[in-house]
Amino acid sequence: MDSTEVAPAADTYPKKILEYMEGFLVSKTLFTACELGVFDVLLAAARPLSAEEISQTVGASLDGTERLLAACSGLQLLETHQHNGQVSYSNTEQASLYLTRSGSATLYHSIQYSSRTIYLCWHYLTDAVRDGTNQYEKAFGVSSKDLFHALYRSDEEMVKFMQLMNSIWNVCGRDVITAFDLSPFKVICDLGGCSGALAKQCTSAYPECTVKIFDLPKVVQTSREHFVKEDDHRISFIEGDFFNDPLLEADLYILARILHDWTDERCVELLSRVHKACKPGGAVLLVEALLYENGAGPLTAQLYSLNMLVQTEGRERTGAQYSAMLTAAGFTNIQYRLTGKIYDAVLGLKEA
Ligand code: SAM
Ligand code: ASE
Repeated sequence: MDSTEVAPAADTYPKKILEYMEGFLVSKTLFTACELGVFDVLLAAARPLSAEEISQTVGASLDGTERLLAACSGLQLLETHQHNGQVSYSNTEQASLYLTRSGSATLYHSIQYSSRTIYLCWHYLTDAVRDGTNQYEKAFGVSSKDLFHALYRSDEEMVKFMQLMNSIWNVCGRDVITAFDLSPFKVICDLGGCSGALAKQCTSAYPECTVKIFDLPKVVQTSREHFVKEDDHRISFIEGDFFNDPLLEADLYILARILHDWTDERCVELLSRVHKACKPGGAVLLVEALLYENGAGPLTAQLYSLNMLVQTEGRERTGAQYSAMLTAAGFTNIQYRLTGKIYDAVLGLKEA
C-alpha cells in the first residue's frame, strides 16, 4: 500500500457518532440556561448584558455563568456583542420567543419537564429496554401499576405535566386540527383533553363547534384553577375516567396523545367504548406522531417511542397500526394525514 494514501475522512473521523455521544451536553446546557432564567433576564433588560450582570441577577458564580453563556452563544441561542473589549450577550429572536417563561408560544415548561422528569427516567433507558417496562419505581420510587397515578405522583408534578402537554399545541396545534376538514362536526369531545390547549385551537379553527374536554377529576380541577379562564363559552369540562365511566355522545371524539400511552389491548378497549358512544355519521380523530410504515423514521417519532417505553405502557405506531386498532373497534374509511411537524392526524368514521 502506498504510504501517502489517506483513508476517506468518514473512516477516520466519526462525526455523527461524536455528535451523538455528547448530545446530552447540548440538552443540559439548554436546560440549565432556562432553569437559571438567563433568557428571562435578557428579555427583561432589553439591552445586551455582561456575564457579570447576568451572573449577579440569576445568583450564579461568574466563572460558571461565563462558560454557560459562551456555550449558549456557540449553540446560537444567544448573540454576542463586543464593545471596548467587553463582551455582552442578548437573546436571539427564537430564544426570546421560545425560551422565556412569558413567551406566548414558550417551550419553557416542556424544557423544564424534560430536565426534571424525562432526563431522570432516561437514566434507566438500558433497564427499560432490557425489561420492556417503564422506570418510575427506579427513578422516583413510585409504583408504576397505575400509570397516571405515577405520572401525577404529586400536585406539582401534575401541573408540570399539564404545562408540558399545553405548550406544544402553540407550535403544532393548528396543523393537526386543520389536517382534515372538521367543520361538519358540531359537538366535539376531547378525551383526555387535559388543560384545553387543543380545544382552543379547535374553536379558533371552527368557530361553530363546541368542545367538551373529558379528563380525570383532579386534572379538570387543576385546569380550572391554573389554565383556562372559562371565558370561551364553547369550551367546557367533564370529569371522568374514559375506561370506566359513560362517555358523552358527540359528533367527533379527539384522542390526542392518548393511545400512545397504552397497550394495543387497552387502545382497542377505549376505541370500542368511543365507537359505541359516537353518533352514527360521527368520527374519531387520533393525533399522534406517526412512524413511517417501514419503521425507518421520522427520528423524532422513533425517539418518542423509546420515551413511551421509559415513561408509559405504550409506544408510537404507524398509520397502519392505528388503522388496525380503529378497524377492530368498528370504525371505517380510515385516512391519515402527515403534517410535516411532530404530530399527525388519523380520522376514522362511524357509518351513518
Ligand atoms: N390530549 C392532551 C394533549 O395531547 O395535549 C393530553 C395528553 S396526555 C398524554 C393524556 C391525558 O389523558 C392526560 O390529560 C390524562 O389526565 C388523561 N387521562 C389519563 N387517563 C385517563 C382516564 N382514565 N380517563 C380520562 N382521562 C385520562
Ligand atoms: C405522554 C406524552 C409525553 C406521556 C409522557 C410524556 C411527552 C413527554 N412525556 O403521553 C410528550 C412527547 N415527548 C416525548 C419526549 O416523548
